[in-house]
Formats: sequence, C-alpha cells, structure tokens
Amino acid sequence: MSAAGPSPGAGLPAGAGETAAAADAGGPAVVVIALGSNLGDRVAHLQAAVDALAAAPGMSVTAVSPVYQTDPVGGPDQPDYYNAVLLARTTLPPAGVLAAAHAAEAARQRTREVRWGPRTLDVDIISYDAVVSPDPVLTLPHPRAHERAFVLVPWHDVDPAAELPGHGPVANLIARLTRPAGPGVTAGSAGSGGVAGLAGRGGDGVPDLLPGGLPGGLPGGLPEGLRRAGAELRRPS
Ligand code: A4P
Ligand code: MG
Repeated sequence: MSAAGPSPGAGLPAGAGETAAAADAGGPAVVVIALGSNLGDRVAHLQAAVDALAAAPGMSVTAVSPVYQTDPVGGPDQPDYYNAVLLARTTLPPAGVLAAAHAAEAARQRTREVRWGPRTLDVDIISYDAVVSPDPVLTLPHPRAHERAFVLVPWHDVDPAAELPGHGPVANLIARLTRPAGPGVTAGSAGSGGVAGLAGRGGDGVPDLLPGGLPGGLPGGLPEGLRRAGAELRRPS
C-alpha cells in the first residue's frame, strides 16, 4: 500500500469534496472503475490495474468483471480492446482515486499521443457514489459511460442492479443499445425486441427494465461489438 495522492478533494469542485467528506463520515464510498487495453499483453495490463488499485491505500476491490473483447470506439484504426470493470469501496476522495488510476496507467507505460488512440492501459472512473461533477479533471460520472457497451455490460455482470448517476439503471442503458427505438416499438413488446411482461415508460419506445436488472442476464443478448474474451482476472484478497 503506497501512493501519495493529491490532497483530499484537490482539483475538484465543492460538490465532489463535500461527498468525499460525507464518505469519510459515513463510511467508504463505492467507486466503479473501467479498465481498457489494446496494446501488448492486454490481460496482463488489466490484471496489473486490478492489483495496483487493490494495493492502493484506502481502496478495497470488491468485484471484478469478466473480460470482454471489444471493437474500438472512436479514434484512429487500432486493435480490438480488452475491457473489464471493477467495483471498489474507498475512503479516498475522488481526486485520490484518480491519482491511483493514473499511477496504475503509468506503471504500464501508458502514453498519450492521440485522443482515443491505442493504449496499454486506460483506467477510467465511471462513478463515485452519486457524485455529479463537470470538472474536466475528473468528470463524474464519466461523460460517455452511458452509451458504451464496453463499460455497461461488464458493470452489469458484477452488479445487475447498478445505476449510473443521472442516467438510471445500467440494465436500461444496455437495453437501449441492444433494442434501438424505432417506429412500432412499444414498451414490453417482445416481438419488436422488447422485454415481454416488464413495465416501461415507453415514451421513447424503448422499454425500461425492472430495477434490479433481469434474472438470467441480458435477454437481448450482447450488444454488437463485444464478446467474452474468455480471460478471467484475479481479485486480490
Ligand atoms: N478525466 C476526466 N474525467 C475522468 C474520469 N471520469 N476518469 C480526465 C478518468 N479520467 C478522467 O484521459 C484524459 C483526461 O481525462 C485525464 O487526464 C483525466 O484527468 P486519458 O485517459 O488521458 O485519455 P482518454 O482515456 O483517451 O480520454 P477519454 O476522453 O476519457 O477517453 P474515453 O472516452 O475513455 O475513450 N473503445 C473500446 N472498445 N474500448 C475502450 O476502452 N476507450 C476509449 C477511450 C475510446 N475507445 C474505446 C475505449
Ligand atoms: Mg482514460
């Protein structure tokens, strides 16, 4: 356990600092972290991130998802990614978690040449409790998480009842990726790819799933562009 992070709340707006203080008072915060790699030994990079975050002071990793092989989203032509998500409890403020994430990336020689370019290791903070902050140094929740299957699907694997602050249940966000809205699509309509028997707002034609996720995983199957890599990461005890 090492790593001197920035001072608590450094570089974050008042809201984030306040929540960090609340976490201090009310127990550890729950943090959701996404891992990505598409250069070199991808499994080794992801495992190194899990190990580094588990060893960071004030961090306790509680779950690690399966690894998915995913088509690159955005950026230049580049190899497929391996992606995974971990859950942790932390007494660190958000800025401390970001420092731990950056340290894990640096330990795998992460370089930054092109935005969304290939990388040995990317460690993104998806959410920290229910903190919402537009600070570009650490935007919470991660501004693109709600539209990214490579974040949502592994997150759902380890927490089917997960909710993304400001966006609702992760299961619903995945449903929006697997069952795009279209004319004639009604809430709960099985024939159109909806989920029969489940309640939904239906206002935009996309069924909402029940809070708590769905028994038996993802009824619409995996969204396009990702498949199980068949690799498992170890969660350090
Ligand atoms: N930053 C702000 N908010 C956060 C946050 N919530 N978590 C700042 C982490 N960092 C955050 O990040 C740039 C700066 O964002 C950091 O210095 C930090 O202070 P970066 O890691 O240097 O660059 P990046 O990851 O390329 O930037 P960005 O915009 O976060 O990229 P994305 O949106 O994460 O996309 N396709 C597949 N299949 N799988 C992937 O994992 N990843 C990306 C990166 C694109 N396409 C992908 C994948
Ligand atoms: Mg990143």
